[in-house]
Amino acid sequence: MTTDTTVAPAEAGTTHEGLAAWVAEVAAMTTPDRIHWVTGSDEEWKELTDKLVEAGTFTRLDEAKKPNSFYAASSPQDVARVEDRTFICSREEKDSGPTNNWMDPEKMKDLMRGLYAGCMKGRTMYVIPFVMGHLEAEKPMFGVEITDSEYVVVSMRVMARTGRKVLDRIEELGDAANYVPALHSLGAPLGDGEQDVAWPCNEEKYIVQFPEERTIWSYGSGYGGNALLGKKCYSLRIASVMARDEGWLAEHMLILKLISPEQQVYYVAAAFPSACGKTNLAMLEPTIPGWKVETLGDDIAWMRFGKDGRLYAVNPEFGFFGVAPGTNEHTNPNAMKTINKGNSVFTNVALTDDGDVWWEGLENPPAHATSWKGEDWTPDSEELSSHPNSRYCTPIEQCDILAEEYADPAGVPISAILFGGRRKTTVPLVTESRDWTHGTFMGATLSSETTAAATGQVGVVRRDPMAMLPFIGYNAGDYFQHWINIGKDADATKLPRIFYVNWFRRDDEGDFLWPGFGENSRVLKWVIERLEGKAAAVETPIGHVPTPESLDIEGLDMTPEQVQAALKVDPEEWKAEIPQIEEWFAKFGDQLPTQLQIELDTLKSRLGL
Ligand code: GTP
Ligand code: SPV
Ligand code: MN
Repeated sequence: MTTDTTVAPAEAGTTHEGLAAWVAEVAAMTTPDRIHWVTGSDEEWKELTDKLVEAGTFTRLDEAKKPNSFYAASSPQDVARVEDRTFICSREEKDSGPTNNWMDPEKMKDLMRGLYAGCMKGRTMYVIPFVMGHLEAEKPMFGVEITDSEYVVVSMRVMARTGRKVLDRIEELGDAANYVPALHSLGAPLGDGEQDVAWPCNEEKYIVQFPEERTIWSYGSGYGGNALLGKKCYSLRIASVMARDEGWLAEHMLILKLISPEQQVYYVAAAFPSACGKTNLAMLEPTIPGWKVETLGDDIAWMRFGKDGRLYAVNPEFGFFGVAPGTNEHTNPNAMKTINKGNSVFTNVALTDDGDVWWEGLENPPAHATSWKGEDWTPDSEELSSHPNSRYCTPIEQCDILAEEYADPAGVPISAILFGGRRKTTVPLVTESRDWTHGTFMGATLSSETTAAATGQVGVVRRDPMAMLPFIGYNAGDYFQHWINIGKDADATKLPRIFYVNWFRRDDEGDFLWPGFGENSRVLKWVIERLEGKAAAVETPIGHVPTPESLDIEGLDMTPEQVQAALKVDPEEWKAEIPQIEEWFAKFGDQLPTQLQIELDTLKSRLGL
């Protein structure tokens, strides 16, 4: 093994003994040709992106259209999170719970050491010091990702604060610097003189969290949440365990700032499952006059109680890893402006002949493009140009409507939490919970159709509690109890109020009943007016829904009947929902908090069951 000569002349190693020892141990196991400590400098970005272009992984986009930006196409077997290959390896199986895959941690490590042995041969091992959240936070949430993928290094630089400055701080703090060691390998060693492929990966994949040790081992995938380990693996699965132990919440939520025509400021967090509208709501352009939205985050919120007893949210990320299809100047003009500034990576979209990117739903389809599969594509093609889970990866600070509070390590006080999912039927446009425990019940029974963000069937309704089903790092029953406890210990008047929304209800023809996107500002307005005690509501068995007059529909292209249909609570549909909720709760046995059982019984009796 030699020190790096082909990539940037980085600092050799670290003065942090624990970190140095871990890196040496991993290098001895994985036998890379080189080790490179990631600095995060512009020169390093240039060298790595040049190397990716040379390897055929990246295609540089036209400088005038998308400056300093790149196109990549993954292997068709590596396109999304792999939930069936994701494990929570707690010491005891019961701590992983009924919703996670589990294996004994020592057994898993033995198995994975076998896979990791020699797995970086012919490659460079990169050491990425990173911090989720602010480096200036009271307790910075450090991580160090080891990876053999240049694509991962480049993407991590967009998605998290990485590099030399972070390592400096870890070294200053010494033993007091708690960092999450996160090991990633593509599982694609190169034989002597073997030619690399554009997207190396391995058919066998493991995405493993060890919650007690607070470590992550990932193998075989180079894509998204499987490989950018600061994101779902750390900021949700590991952080949710930290949050349970320390009395806070790590959630799959966007954070937005809403400014009313009276210049009142409110902060709202919203949890929707993957590919169910968080990024779009986070960057909303309101269609109603006088209201303004600014963005704080589009995927993850860490929420802690402030000294004033309110719940404050921070976005630990530094970029957007957004779903490309459906994004356009109408649905999400702010995302379009952000990516058009450049410095972005586009994966599994289509490449146009003039060096730009295109995807389904974007304006002006090109007469010809190269599909994500590398095939010729025209508007007449039967196949999609882009994978449904194709993504743009772009710096958050390029977003014109980024709220200034993004820079504040203390975060923003949340006034309302929205839960939501994709349901064709049953679930109305918006429902307000009666109180925190009822809101927790709404979250715990959240249901949604599966999407392409994870491998497996698409469009199947499943329970996705708090939109966290694939991300709870411990027993989901204990997680529900943690939510209940948060409410029990807090001043109820200071807690966020909880709402349940559904943008995806359909009419008899199968069309969306609600136009969504910018029009969702009407629902936000109702939410705020409920907080202010101004908006009326009807009490129904499932909670409070808007009266026809209380929802602002001025200028909305919908008939009053259509609005009614979107808001409708049909007791028969809800009666049919009960056995599914009962089946879901039965999974938890004794671990189900009594309060949630009481909420279910209350719902049943309100429905006359
Ligand atoms: P992840 O990044 O996977 O966590 O997804 P997300 O929750 O951020 O979802 P995103 O905002 O990227 O939206 C996913 C898909 O849903 C995109 O194709 C959007 O165009 C579409 N979508 C978002 N909001 C709405 C809406 O209000 N109505 C409808 N009909 N579609 C929407
Ligand atoms: C999600 O699936 O919720 C995402 C994309 O945000 S990934 O980073 O791949 O998890
Ligand atoms: Mn997400």
